Amino acid sequence: MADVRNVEALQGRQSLQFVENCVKSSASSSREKCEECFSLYDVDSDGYLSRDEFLNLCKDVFVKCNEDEQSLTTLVDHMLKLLDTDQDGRLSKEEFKICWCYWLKQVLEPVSALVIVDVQNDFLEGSLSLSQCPAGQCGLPVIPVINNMLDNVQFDVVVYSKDWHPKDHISFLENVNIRPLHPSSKVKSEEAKPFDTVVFDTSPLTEQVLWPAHCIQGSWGAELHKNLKVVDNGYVVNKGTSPHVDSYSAFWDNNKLSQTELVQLLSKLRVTDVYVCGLAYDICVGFTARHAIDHGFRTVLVEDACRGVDLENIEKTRFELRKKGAVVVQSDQVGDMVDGKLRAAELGVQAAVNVNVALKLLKTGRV
Ligand code: VGL
Ligand code: ZN
Repeated sequence: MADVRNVEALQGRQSLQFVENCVKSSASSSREKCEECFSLYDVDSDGYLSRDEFLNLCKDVFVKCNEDEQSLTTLVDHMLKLLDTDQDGRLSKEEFKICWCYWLKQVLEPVSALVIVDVQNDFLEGSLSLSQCPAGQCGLPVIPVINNMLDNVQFDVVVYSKDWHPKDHISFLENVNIRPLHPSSKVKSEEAKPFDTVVFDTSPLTEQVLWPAHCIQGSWGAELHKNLKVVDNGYVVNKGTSPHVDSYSAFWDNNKLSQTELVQLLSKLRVTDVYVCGLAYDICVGFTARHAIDHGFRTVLVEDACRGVDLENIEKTRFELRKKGAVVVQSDQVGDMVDGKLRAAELGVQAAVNVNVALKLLKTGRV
């Protein structure tokens, strides 16, 4: 064992290659490999990975994806806290075994889904064209960016979401008269304009932004744009199908009462990482990414493959998602991330959160 436990191996990428090969090697030898890896980083051989020894491992594993990322040490301390079950500030061999099987595996061998949100005619060239919205952004340039990823990145799963509304949908300005408004609604139905917010007298009350009628089930406006590449084994998820509740996210409706089939689909396919792109950045893309994080997916927003409605809200969405643990990247970084070569420490934190939650559930006998 002495030969692998040398300080030189900890510098440069050699040790990482060793760890990578070990995690990917067959399960039968995995136990031994795990011990070897532990020894490699347990430089003082005291039988624990101290905080600094764990930091060395993380320095080998993680790469900065974004200039304004939090410092690695902050993220490493956070990960250690989540993985250090007995909270003694270091990782025992037993704790490391869990890291090896669950945490490092998610980090080095992610299972990745691209979720392409609402790249539909109405948002591009139809009744709710983004170019007519306050930010004045045209949505069309996202199409070649998404197609390029579909051609060149080995996603395990591809999902297309579609805004898919019935004619009497609650979000349509044209329908504001068919449901009573609550007295607290500042905007009254006779004066309502596109993008106004009203309050419908439902229980519970429904705050709703009014949009021009869009993405009506079966209409041209609801079709995916003809230039968007549709892969053979892709999945389609419809959302906003109930007349009475809007659904910006491809997971939950806006009241978080019901869900589409998306989370079940991704879980069944053992997806760990969700890449979100499409339209509109600050509405449906943002809500989908937020819910992906809530579900424990390591979540990446592919920024150059998104266009939005309102500049201030785009900025807010970006800030909030990053605060919640998502990583915001450009599409040219995605290939290496999906291949497990470009590893963001933020996503390591989400993997550690998942391990932490799973261990707690196991302990309380809830799984
Ligand atoms: C969307 C407004 C209304 C979207 C959907 O896809 O971002 N925006 N419905
Ligand atoms: Zn809609």
